[in-house]
Amino acid sequence: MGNNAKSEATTNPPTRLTGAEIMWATLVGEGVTQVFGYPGGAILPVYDALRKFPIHHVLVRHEQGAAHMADGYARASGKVGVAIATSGPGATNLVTGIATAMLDSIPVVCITGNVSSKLLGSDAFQEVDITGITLPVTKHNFLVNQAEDVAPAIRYAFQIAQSGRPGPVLVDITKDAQQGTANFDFDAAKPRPHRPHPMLKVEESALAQAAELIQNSRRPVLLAGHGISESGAMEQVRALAERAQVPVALTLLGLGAFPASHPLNLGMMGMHGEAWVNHAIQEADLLIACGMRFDDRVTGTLATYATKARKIHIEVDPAEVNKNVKVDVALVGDLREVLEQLLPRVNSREGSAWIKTIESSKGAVAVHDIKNLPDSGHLYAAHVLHDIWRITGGKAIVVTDVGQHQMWAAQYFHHEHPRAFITSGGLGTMGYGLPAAIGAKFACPEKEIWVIAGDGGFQMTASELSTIVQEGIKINIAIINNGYLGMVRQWQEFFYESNYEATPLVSPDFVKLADAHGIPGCAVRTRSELAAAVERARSAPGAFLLNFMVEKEDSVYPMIPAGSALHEMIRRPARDPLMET
Ligand SMILES: Cc1cc2nc3c(=O)[nH]c(=O)nc-3n(C[C@H](O)[C@H](O)[C@H](O)COP(=O)(O)OP(=O)(O)OC[C@H]3O[C@@H](n4cnc5c(N)ncnc54)[C@H](O)[C@@H]3O)c2cc1C
Ligand SMILES: Cc1ncc(C[n+]2csc(CCOP(=O)(O)OP(=O)(O)O)c2C)c(N)n1
Ligand SMILES: [Mg+2]
Repeated sequence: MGNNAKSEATTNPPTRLTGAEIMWATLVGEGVTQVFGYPGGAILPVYDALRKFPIHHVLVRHEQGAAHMADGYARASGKVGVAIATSGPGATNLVTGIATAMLDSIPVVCITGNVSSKLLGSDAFQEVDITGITLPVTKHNFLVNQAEDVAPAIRYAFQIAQSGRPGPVLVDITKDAQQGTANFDFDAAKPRPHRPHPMLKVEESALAQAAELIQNSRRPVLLAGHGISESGAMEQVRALAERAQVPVALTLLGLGAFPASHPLNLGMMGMHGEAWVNHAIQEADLLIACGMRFDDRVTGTLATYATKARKIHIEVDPAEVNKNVKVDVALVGDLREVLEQLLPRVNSREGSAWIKTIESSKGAVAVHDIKNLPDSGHLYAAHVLHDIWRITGGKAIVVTDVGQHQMWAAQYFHHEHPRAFITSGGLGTMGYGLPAAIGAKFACPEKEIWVIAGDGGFQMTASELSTIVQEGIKINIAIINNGYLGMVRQWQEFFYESNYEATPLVSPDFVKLADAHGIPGCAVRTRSELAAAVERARSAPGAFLLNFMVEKEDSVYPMIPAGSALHEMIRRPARDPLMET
């Protein structure tokens, strides 16, 4: 599989095909080998034509799953993921997945069928204005109502999805456009070359100013974001950090873009970031933001954010510059290209007292960490995640759902490689984990995949267990079962006087549920059972589900209350009563 594998369609002379055939031929030309979808009346001509093309179609159980699979595929591979759905409810079911991809800048192309063009606007059966509905959550979208426009629209969609700041694109094709015929000429359908945004020009003076700020800084911190892996700038970021001896703090979506084991890696910043990382940012005299967008989960309240620091922002989307945080120098462009221009201007420096200061501020935190406490018989999520990391040697692709378990997965895995920690950051979409993991498995069939899901979010898309079985793929599923919508329960505990309204959760027996799908599994209740259970899952020939019955009322620490300053963190109580039970 690979987007480089151009088909014969690229060289053959124009052929008369139906719009449906053109759709597939264009996807083949774009190197697509894999799509995730669900059929229905308005997309049936497309499904009818599928057998003629070398593309594997994964039948999902809900269109939301198709969009998340395409997204997981894109995140794991760096290529465009493709989802297909019918009109009306099929198309609207995609919306959560499209918004998820939009908020995290993921290149996905969604193709929907629509009613015939003469019925558009008549409230025809299963007609919705999906281009209207998805306008705010797509980078761009198309309504195609004749066969000859199919190939240009799809090729343009691929270009838009991948260029500049990546994002989702929707192509809505009416049924008559699928059934009508046109000449297919892949090369002639090529879009005009992508014109970079006119602001994407890095001025010499800005580069010089950035280099000078770096040179003169005494307490710099590099903020490493998702744009690093999207740009493929891992080496350049590392070179900058090492040359100027700048410690590196990572966003949730940046994890893995700078190796956890690197001596300059501080860890995650933000609402559930490490305390010493947030303090370092607040004390810094220079922030070098690389491919990150100063999300509110990262900054805390803006009025008190890093007030002592000058700021350099390297960012491909001009709309992100000065949006949340006002910066001193903006270098607008592709991160890798900008860093290649900046690096020759940066002089080597010795390790500074600043790094030692941050190091010493870690204090005894590690000693108090739950995972280091002696086995009290109780099972904490921290144990589970730390052990999965340890046992897999950190080599697995970890795909999470959303909630406390997601934050623990960020904290207790040591993320060494890009594209190996897949999680919904911006939209925070519960139900994302299981389908995104299926997409990731198709992108990286040789890799070990672990889904980390909460008991709540897992139930939102658990129907995709059948997809796993139908496709015969191996995925290890870890449910962090705390009997609560844990992250919301935590907010209720901290900010709503422990009024646990609508957060205690009755769930099915997940092991029996998996069994009903033909997937083996087992429950794990104590720390002593943990390692053997993880090994059992790994050595099972197919998918395996582990239901980890963890402490019910554990919380994620540190935590910055919404609206507080970055340094105003709630810390784990020194004698957390949970540890005594
Ligand atoms: C329950 C929960 C808790 C969370 N807590 C935290 C937390 O504690 N800490 C935290 O960090 N996050 C947290 N998040 C995630 C947070 O909401 C954001 O999703 C995350 O901080 C965004 O990271 P980012 O800016 O690196 O990535 P993105 O939002 O993906 O932004 C990437 C930026 O890079 C730019 N870019 C893309 N490609 C390029 C390129 N080629 N060159 C240059 N620039 C490029 C984009 O334009 C964009 O501005 C949490 C999420 C949830 C659901
Ligand atoms: C689709 C959706 N609905 C609601 C929320 C709000 N929300 C965020 S975390 C969370 C609780 C998740 O519970 P669970 O899946 O059990 O994970 P845990 O926090 O317990 O690890 C909720 C309801 C959300 N993020 N997504
Ligand atoms: Mg839960």
